[in-house]
Amino acid sequence: MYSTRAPSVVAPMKLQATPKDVRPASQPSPQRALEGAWLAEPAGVWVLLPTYNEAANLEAIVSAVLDHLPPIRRILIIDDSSPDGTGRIADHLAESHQDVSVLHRPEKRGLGPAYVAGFRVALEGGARFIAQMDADFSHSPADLPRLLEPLDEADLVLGSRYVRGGRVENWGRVRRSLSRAGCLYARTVLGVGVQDLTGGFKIFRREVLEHLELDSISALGYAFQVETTYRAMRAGFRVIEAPIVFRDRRVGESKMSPAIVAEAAWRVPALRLATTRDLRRAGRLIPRPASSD
Ligand SMILES: Nc1nc2c(ncn2[C@@H]2O[C@H](COP(=O)(O)OP(=O)(O)OP(=O)(O)O)[C@@H](O)[C@H]2O)c(=O)[nH]1
Ligand SMILES: [Mg+2]
Repeated sequence: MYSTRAPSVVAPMKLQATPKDVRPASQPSPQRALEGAWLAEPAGVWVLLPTYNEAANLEAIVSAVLDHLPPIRRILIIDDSSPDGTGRIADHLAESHQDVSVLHRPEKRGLGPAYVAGFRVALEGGARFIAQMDADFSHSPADLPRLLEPLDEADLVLGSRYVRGGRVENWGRVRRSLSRAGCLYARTVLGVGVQDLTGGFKIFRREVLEHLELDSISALGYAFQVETTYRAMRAGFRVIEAPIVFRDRRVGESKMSPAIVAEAAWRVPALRLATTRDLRRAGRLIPRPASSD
């Protein structure tokens, strides 16, 4: 169902980083975890679940995600030492499900860095398709099969709130307007047609992540979502938006902050400038021909 053909534009990059603290089920020591047989197996779909204080959601979301994945799959929980005990729950889940692993990080460093760490582990573990989603039920696990389907034709599938059939439920007017304005701003500044650039429900072919130079991504919040999609597009990967219904988190607290919004505001134009400069240096940006009149 999910073909593994590589897109012709990709120049795969070798990743050096080795995760030190992945703990798959029944592999108690971090070092042994890296030598586990599962690392050598081709794991089809990996779902990355970043968590910070998601104790009330984690067990239910893991169970729902497992219900909607094909047999060759892995869930990687990336927990930044949540004070509410999410990490301990994650360890229990990893002990009782062979397809669940945990990456423990020493402190809260933001969503983007958590995903970058998770991407490395997934690539190292042989993932073919890497999905990312919130652990608070804003993204529905039931949508996973539908988002995996277009990967026959696409390199990156975006769960989109703002294409036909997609929508946001139970957000107030301010939050809605902020999100729409943010997407319009990013789309305009970057000059791309993607409707939902800030969404966090996405599935990458591994070749896209191999190409992205993960070391150079430092964005923390919405800017991180914009950056990975934009860089993939500029590299020539095929991006498809599939409609999703986004619901406000069931329980727990949002980690959204004004700083995250401000970060997106300045990083988006910076991203455009940096990407254009890099393409020009690489001789891949063709200047527009001068007008003849
Ligand atoms: N590991 C890790 N996970 C994080 C961090 N910040 C947020 N998360 C997780 O990332 C996901 C999205 O965070 P949310 O707090 O839901 O932020 P949001 O979706 O932008 O905001 P809401 O729409 O208000 O929920 C959730 O699963 C969080 O637990 C972080 O610094 N580290
Ligand atoms: Mg959320």
